[in-house]
Amino acid sequence: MNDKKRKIEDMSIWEDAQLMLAKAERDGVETAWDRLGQQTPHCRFGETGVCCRICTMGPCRISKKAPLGVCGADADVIVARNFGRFLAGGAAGHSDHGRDCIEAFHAVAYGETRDYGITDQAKMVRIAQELGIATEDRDAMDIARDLADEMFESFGSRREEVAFVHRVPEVQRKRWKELGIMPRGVDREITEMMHRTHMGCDNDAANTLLHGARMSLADGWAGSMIATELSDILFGTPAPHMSRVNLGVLKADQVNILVHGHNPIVSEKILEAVQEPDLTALAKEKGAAGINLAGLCCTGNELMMRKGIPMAGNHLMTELALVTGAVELIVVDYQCIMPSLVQVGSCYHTRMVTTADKARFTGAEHVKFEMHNGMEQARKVVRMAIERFPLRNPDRVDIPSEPVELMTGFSNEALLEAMGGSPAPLIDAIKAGKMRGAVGIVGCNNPKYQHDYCNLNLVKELIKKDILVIVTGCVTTAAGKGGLLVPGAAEHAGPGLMEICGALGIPPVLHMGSCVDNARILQLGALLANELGVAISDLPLAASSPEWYSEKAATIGTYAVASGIFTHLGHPPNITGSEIVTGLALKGLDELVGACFCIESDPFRATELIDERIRMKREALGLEP
Ligand code: SF4
Ligand code: MSK
Repeated sequence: MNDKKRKIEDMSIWEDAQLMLAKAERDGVETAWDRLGQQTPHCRFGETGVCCRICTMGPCRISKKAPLGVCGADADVIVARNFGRFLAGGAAGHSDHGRDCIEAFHAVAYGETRDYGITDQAKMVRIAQELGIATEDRDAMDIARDLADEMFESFGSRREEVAFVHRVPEVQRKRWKELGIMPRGVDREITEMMHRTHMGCDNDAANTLLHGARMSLADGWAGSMIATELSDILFGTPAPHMSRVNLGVLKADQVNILVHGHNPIVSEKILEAVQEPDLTALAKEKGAAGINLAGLCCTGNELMMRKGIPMAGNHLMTELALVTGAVELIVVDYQCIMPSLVQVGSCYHTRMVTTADKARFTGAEHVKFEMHNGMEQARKVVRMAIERFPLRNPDRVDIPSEPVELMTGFSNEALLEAMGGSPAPLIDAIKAGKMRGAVGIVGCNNPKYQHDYCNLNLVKELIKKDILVIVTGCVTTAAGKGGLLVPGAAEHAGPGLMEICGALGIPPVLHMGSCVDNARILQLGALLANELGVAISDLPLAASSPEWYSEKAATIGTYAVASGIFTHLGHPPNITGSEIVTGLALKGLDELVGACFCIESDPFRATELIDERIRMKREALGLEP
């Protein structure tokens, strides 16, 4: 075994990734792992969060020799401000996605588009009723107009509470009010965070952090939740079905199109276009056997959850998918899209297409998607892909691995249906200790880790302990490739969970969607807590993001903790330069909101920490640990 081979094995646990890393090396393509090497060691000031660049009296960096910035800010203030802005980035990402969904829904409601419509009208009526909108004897579009307006209100400054806060158990809402962290409006909380962290404003680290919790709650219970609920209304509420995952979903004899990003508004139309007979005929004219669509990252999750479209890979597979040399076109919307994809694509015949004015990439072609032209633009993109097919060099094509089967589509509605319409079987299973608890494992990849090692092993270890795992985002791909998203995987679970999964016909690891769909997990937690008459923080639940990288993941972790869910991270955010901020995250928040973070890079030790927490919660509920 040569040195290079060993290094490649250390980069990713997967065969498809390792083969493509070796091919990238042969083809002279640089990847995230190469660039990480060039960036390492990282700047310690940045890593610990004590570098401040928010005014031009600086930049300042805190050390023993220079403990204060020019303005007098200390490490605690600087770290809190930096982290507050980091969380604001995440909340803005999810929530702006949510706003785009409202705008789409609004356009449908006002008849401004023929390309989009309402797929799940029953859900729309249910949500409208939940939000106090009259529905009886009303035209569906009238209801939709009121619902769109109501959802826009959650982004503004005129409400005391965002739309879905009524789902939160009363005891927690009271706690949030007392602490001053009740989320009022998404944009308001984000703007206020930017204001607080301007030079000369909030110079109390704990106070800044509490606003971080409030802003993250606005993301979880409004921005993200609205994105999820409206995507279901527009494109359908997911129900269980089978799909496939890994680079083997690409097809050597077909035009391969990848969708990447987050918002189904683009990817759903691409899916419709690839199914049109005249475009398939055009592909055949160009020598292809057909058109193959596959997903990456979260828009891949959205299409897989609703339509069963296969998943090519997660975050660290995005460059490697292009290294197969078999992708004609990658079409993206926003978030988690490496700028390097333009360069990687240019090493092959792959064209990259952007669709959102807020996410353009130099070197990519821009095909702007708007509500009135979604279908026309989707057809244009698919035609562009077909035109690339004759340019493919078969000598440079290598599609590794056979795809792995998985089951997807576990919306809360589907889960409840699997249980006969009531959460009672789930609660009974928890009480009986057959299912000792549940953990949402969410988030990303990060080349600092061996790709998916922590994601996969944490999932495997938890199910062995009779803990149900729910996955979203890029962890889904890890669990799917590991063969854990099928009912048969229950044989790897503990005896209790195996029995429950067998009875319900579900896998021990449930796929609940994309990044914004972590809101489904919040909703499920609230549903169980309300059913039991306790707070979410009393339940034997936890969350984890073992290989996270993004601002959005930090915001998800923060809204999970603020909602009362103990949250594990594989590595800390850039906050360790402040004892106050780190102490609050790892301990102090527990006293305030009933949950805190824990940090552990080893998935086996992380399993123990999570298990210990679940034991503690079970005992407090008077249940066998
Ligand atoms: Fe330096 Fe203070 Fe300006 Fe930050 S706000 S750059 S610590 S002077
Ligand atoms: S895409 S935020 S890498 S999960 Fe949602 Fe994956 Fe993390 Fe992006």
